[in-house]
Amino acid sequence: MSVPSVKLSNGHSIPIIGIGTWKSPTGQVEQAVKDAIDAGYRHIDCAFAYLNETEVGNAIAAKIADGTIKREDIFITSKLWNIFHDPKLVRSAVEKSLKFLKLDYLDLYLIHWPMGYAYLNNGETLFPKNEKEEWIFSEVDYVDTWKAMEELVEAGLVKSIGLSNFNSKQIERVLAVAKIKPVMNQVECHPYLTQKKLIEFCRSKGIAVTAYSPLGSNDRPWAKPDDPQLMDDPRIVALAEKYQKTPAQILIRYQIQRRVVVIPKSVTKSRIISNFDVFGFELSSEDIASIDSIDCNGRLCHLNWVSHHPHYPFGTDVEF
Ligand code: NAP
Ligand code: SBI
Repeated sequence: MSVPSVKLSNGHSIPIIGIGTWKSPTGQVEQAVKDAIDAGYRHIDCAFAYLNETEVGNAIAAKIADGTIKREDIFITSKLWNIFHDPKLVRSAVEKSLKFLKLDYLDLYLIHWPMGYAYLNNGETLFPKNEKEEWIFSEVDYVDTWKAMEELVEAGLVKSIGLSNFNSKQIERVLAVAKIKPVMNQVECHPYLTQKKLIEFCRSKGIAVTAYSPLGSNDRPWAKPDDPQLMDDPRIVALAEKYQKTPAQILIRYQIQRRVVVIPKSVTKSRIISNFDVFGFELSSEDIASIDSIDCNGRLCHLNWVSHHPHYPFGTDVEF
C-alpha cells in the first residue's frame, strides 16, 4: 500500500506520516529507520542538529542497496540549523546534511527556527554561549536566509524549501520577499496545542503544515516528572478504548484526519509498526471536535531560554 500524501504548492507530494529522529540515539536510529522503511514509512524527518544524520543515511543506503526502496520512493526532510543563517553558510550547511545522509538531493529543507545563533569554532558549537553562559545570537534576518534557501532549489540540491517554528507574522515577512514560496511550516502540534489559527493561516497562503511532537514528546530533555503526559490523558485513553487503538494511534490519526502531516518519533520496533497502522479506522467528527477542545496552549518545545532573541517566535504580542 502506498502512503497517503499531501500535495505541496509546488506540485511535489509529501507522505502524510513520517518517522521523527530527534533524540534517536546513534546506536539505535539506523535500525529504527530500517524498521520504519520495512513497516511502510516513506518519509523521514531529519536535522543537522540531531547529530545522527550519518546513521539515518546508513539506513537509507542499506534499504536502497537491498532493493526495498529506490531513492525516488522516499521523502527526506532536513533542516538548516540556527548557526548557519548567514546566507554565505547556507550552501555548505545543506551539503553537510547531504553528505551525512549520503544523498544528492533533499526532498525538503526547512529553516529550523527563525532565530539565528552565532557561528563559532568552524560550526562545531551548535548552542553558542559566552563564559557567563549567556547565549550568543547572530544578527542575520531570516528573510536574507530565505533568499539563500531559494538558491538551493535553483542548484538542484533540494526539491522544496520551507520553514519550521515560524509564526504568522514571520511567515508574512518571508512571503513578502519570496521568489520561491515556502511549501511547509513544521510546528509543534497535538491536542494540548492544536494550532487551529496557524494551520488556517498557513493554508490560506498555500503552506502545508507538519505536526511535530505529536505524541507529547515525553522524552524531551527538559521534561519534569510531574508534567502532564499526553498519551496518559484520560480523554485520549478513553478514545483509545472506544476505538480499540493505542493512545498514540489516536493522536496520529487525529492529525491525519485534519490533513496535517505527522512525524511521530520512536526507536522501538513494535511502536514504529503500530504508529504506522493508522489507516484502517476513522475518528468520528464528534470525537475530532472533542480532541480539538482539549487545547490549552500547552507548548512543550517553548525554548523559553532564548525568549530574549529578537526573532523568538512565541512572544505574547503574536496571536499565532
Ligand atoms: P513525539 O514523537 O511526540 O514522542 C516521542 C516519544 O514517544 C519517545 O519517547 C517515544 O519513545 C515515545 N513513543 C513513540 N511511539 C509510542 C507509542 N506507540 N507508545 C508509547 N510511547 C511512544 O516527540 P518528538 O520526538 O519531540 O517529535 C517527533 C519528531 O518531530 C522529532 O523526532 C523530530 O523529528 C520532529 N521535531 C521537530 C522539531 C522542530 O523544531 N522542527 C521539534 C521537535 C520535534 P521510543 O522512541 O523510546 O519508542
Ligand atoms: C536538538 F538537536 C537539540 C535541542 C532541541 O531543543 C529544542 C527542540 C529541538 C529542535 O530544535 N528541533 C527538534 O526536533 N528538537 C532540539 C533539537
